[in-house]
Amino acid sequence: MKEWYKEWKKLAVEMRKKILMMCSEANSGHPGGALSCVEILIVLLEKVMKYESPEDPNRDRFIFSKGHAVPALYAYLLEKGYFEPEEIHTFRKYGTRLQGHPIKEKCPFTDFNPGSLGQGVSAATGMALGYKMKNDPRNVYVLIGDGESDEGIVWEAASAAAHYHLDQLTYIVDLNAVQLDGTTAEIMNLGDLKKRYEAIGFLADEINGHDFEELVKAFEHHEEGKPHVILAHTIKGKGVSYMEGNCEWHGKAPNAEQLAIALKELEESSHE
Ligand SMILES: Cc1ncc(C[n+]2csc(CCOP(=O)(O)OP(=O)(O)O)c2C)c(N)n1
Ligand SMILES: [Mg+2]
Repeated sequence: MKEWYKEWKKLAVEMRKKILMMCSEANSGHPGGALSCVEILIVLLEKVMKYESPEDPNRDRFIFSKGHAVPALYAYLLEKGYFEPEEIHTFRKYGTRLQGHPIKEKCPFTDFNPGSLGQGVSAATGMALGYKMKNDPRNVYVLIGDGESDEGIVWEAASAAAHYHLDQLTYIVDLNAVQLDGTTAEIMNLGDLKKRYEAIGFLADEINGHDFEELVKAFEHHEEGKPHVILAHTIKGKGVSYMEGNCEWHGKAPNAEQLAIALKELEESSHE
């Protein structure tokens, strides 16, 4: 295992603990979909995106389109010192930087205010088109949910991305197989997403979204003239036995007792 993967594994555990602590304290938030995208965010922010700082006007762009899962980004920002440690106690409090969905003016690496599912995909696609027209070589990354992929606007955006040959654009789909109140298969089966995206004209990779090596490799993939989609299979509620694959934890916070069990499990997993 490469040295940085060990560091990232530790970071993932600490991020998961923070996600649960902030949701529990606020008694609200969306732990399931936050826990599933931790490794995706780590690879994006630690290795893939090019930036000097979040304020760098020329940096790559990131849109957290499945914005309800933002505790994952806040946990990263807390771990990395972009937020003060005590700000963890301000999650979902009125007027703070840590709102229930990220706010562009308040949150680092937030290039769109998400919340209405699907809109972020369209915004990211428009951004990439704008950069291409200006010959600005920067990349645009957008994180999409699988339930979010039910939204028609996702497919309008995808068609435009392929039509305009937006090869600076990457969609990452967090395929945790579960949405708000059931599995994606039972609510609105998406079919074979790889085939769907390829049929539109995307370069498509299907990987394990908890595997750092697979993520890094997929992000290195590029084909001139084609937008890229990374279909990342994950587990909703990853790392907490009673949350994994269970839609009950889509938008519900653990109480103090449940939090203690989750933190213990995560701590134990860090010694594996
Ligand atoms: C347009 C719109 N419809 C409904 C919602 C309410 N909502 C928030 S999260 C969610 C489910 C999303 O599922 P998925 O994309 O699979 O998210 P994840 O599993 O990654 O948490 C829904 C229906 C919303 N935010 N926007
Ligand atoms: Mg989902």
